[in-house]
Amino acid sequence: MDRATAAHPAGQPAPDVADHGDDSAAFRRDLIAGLSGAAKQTKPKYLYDERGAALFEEICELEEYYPTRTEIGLLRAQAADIARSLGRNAMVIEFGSGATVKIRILLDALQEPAAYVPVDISREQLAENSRILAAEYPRLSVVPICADYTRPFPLPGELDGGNRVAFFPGSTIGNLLPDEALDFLQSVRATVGSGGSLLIGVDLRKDPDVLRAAYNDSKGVTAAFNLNLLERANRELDADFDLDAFRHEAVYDHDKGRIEMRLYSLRPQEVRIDGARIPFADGEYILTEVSHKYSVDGFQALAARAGWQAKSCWTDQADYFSLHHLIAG
Ligand code: AVJ
Repeated sequence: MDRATAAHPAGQPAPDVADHGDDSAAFRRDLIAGLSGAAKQTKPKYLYDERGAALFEEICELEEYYPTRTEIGLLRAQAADIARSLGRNAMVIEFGSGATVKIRILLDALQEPAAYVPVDISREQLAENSRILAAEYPRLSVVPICADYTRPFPLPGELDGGNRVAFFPGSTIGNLLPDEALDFLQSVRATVGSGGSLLIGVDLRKDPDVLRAAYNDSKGVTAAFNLNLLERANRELDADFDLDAFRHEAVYDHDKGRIEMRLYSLRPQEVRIDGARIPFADGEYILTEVSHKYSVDGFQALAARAGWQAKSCWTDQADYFSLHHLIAG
C-alpha cells in the first residue's frame, strides 16, 4: 500500500497543512491598490477571513440563496451517475474547502476514492475540515494544502499517476472575470495533467429578480458579509472605515451576465488605511465581488478554450444550476 492509500485512523494526529498562504501585508497592499484607481475594487478572496467564511455559511442557509441547496440536491440526485463518470480510485483535489457537505456526498458515492486534497486560503477551516474528514474516512489519504488556488501550486508527488479529479463546486468560478476564469481553467488543467478531470459547479443565467433576491437577502446577511471586508480592514490593518457610512447593494448587469457586490459610500468622506488616505465621493462604490452566470453552452465553450472537453453535464429541473464533468483534452 503506497502513501496515497494509507489509512488515517481516528486518534492519529491531524494532517499537516502545507502552507502557501497570504499575510496581512498582501491584504494591505492589495486593498490600497484597489482603492486608489478611478474604479474602486477589491479582490473577492479578502471577503473570506474567519468571520467572512462564517457569514458565507449563513448565506448558504438563506431562503433566497438558491445555489447551495440546488447544487447539493443535484449532487445527491445524480451521485451514482457522477461517480460513474469520475471513475474509481479518484484522488479528489478540492479547490476551496468550506463546508464539508458536498465532498461527503461525492466521497460516499465514489468507488474506493484514494485521496482527498483540500486546498484553501482559510487555514483554520482547512485544518478543522481535514481533521474531521480524515477521522471519518479512515481509508482515505487526506492531504490539505493551504494556498491561494487561483495561482498554480504544487501537488504532492503521491498523486502522480492516479485518477486526479479536481472538484470546484459552488460556482466560485463565477467570481472570476471571464479572462481570469479562462486562466484558472487552464491552470487547473495544468495541475491535474493529462488523464485528469474536473467536476465543476456553475450557476446558470435566470430571471434577474431571482438573482437580485439571492444577493440582497431580507435578513441582511449578505450585507453583513460584504461590510465585513471593511471591518476586517479596521481589525487587521490600521484603517478607520466608518461602518455606518457605507451600505451594501448587489446589482445585476444583464449585458455582462453578472451580479456585482457593491459597497456604496453614503457621503463624501476620506478613509485612512495606514499611511494612505482614500477619498470617497457621495454615492461612489467599491466593487467587492462579481458573480458571473453562464449558459451551459457558454461555459462549455469557455472550458474548451482552456483545453477541457465536456464529458457530462447535469442540471436541476428549474435549470438554475449546472455540474460539469470535463476531461483534459
Ligand atoms: C462564492 C460563488 C459561492 O458568488 O454566489 C454569495 C459568493 N457572494 N453571496 C456567489 C457570494 C455573495 C458566492 N460563491
